[in-house]
Amino acid sequence: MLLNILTIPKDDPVAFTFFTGYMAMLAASVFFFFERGSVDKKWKLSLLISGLITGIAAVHYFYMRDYYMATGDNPTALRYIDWTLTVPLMCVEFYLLTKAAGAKKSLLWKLIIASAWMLVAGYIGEAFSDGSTGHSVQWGVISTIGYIYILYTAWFGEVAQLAEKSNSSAVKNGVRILAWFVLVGWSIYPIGYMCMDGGWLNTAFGWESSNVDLWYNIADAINKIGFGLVVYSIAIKESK
Ligand SMILES: *C/C=C(C)/C=C/C=C(C)/C=C/C1=C(C)CCCC1(C)C
Repeated sequence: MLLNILTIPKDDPVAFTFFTGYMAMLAASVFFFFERGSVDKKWKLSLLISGLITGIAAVHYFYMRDYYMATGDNPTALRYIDWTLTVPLMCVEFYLLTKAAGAKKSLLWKLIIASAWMLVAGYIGEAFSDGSTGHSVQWGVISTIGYIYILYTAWFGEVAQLAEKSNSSAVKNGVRILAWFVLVGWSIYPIGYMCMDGGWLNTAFGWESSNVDLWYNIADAINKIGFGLVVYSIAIKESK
């Protein structure tokens, strides 16, 4: 399928979300960067990271959009490069939030290694797919181990325990909301993954592989902008 760069076909929600996703990420970055001026000094780094997450995504959306418009294919490599940069930065956000309650660097590294595990396996699953269910499921399951580790850490493990110890109710509640993002918002990604050729949703329900990026675009908007807004609201409350 070869598309014209200048027209968004009205029956193509993937193209539509690539354009809106790009603009939303860009606007969010401008917001987070400017709002650094409204929070106390110790929160400026957290807002900078929020702005970097959406900023890095904006640049990738710029390229992914063009790639998709020119080829009609899923921009798998660009997608995973984006995630490889932005997911570890989300781990940094968890670390910064719990640092005052005693989080150690080792926590940050464990989260980063788990995300690398999750993303490398997901990339192999997608980029080296032979269209078979075996390949898709095998790498999807391996990837999910990394995801569950992060999920566990955010809900019951070190992150949750440290947030509980924090004497700030804003941090306590904020980390709980971020844990919900990891549980609900992040679970949209495997749905997209399972729409690939040979994926469970693809073979069981005929969910089309052309929609993989629709799920990813929706999930990214929720998780990158939403996550940043939660961090922002904690910072504002703590700066009063
Ligand atoms: C900003 C980008 C984010 C928060 C990306 C998160 C990505 C995931 C949680 C991906 C998870 C996957 C699985 C759990 C299994 C199938 C393969 C993945 C990589 C889509």
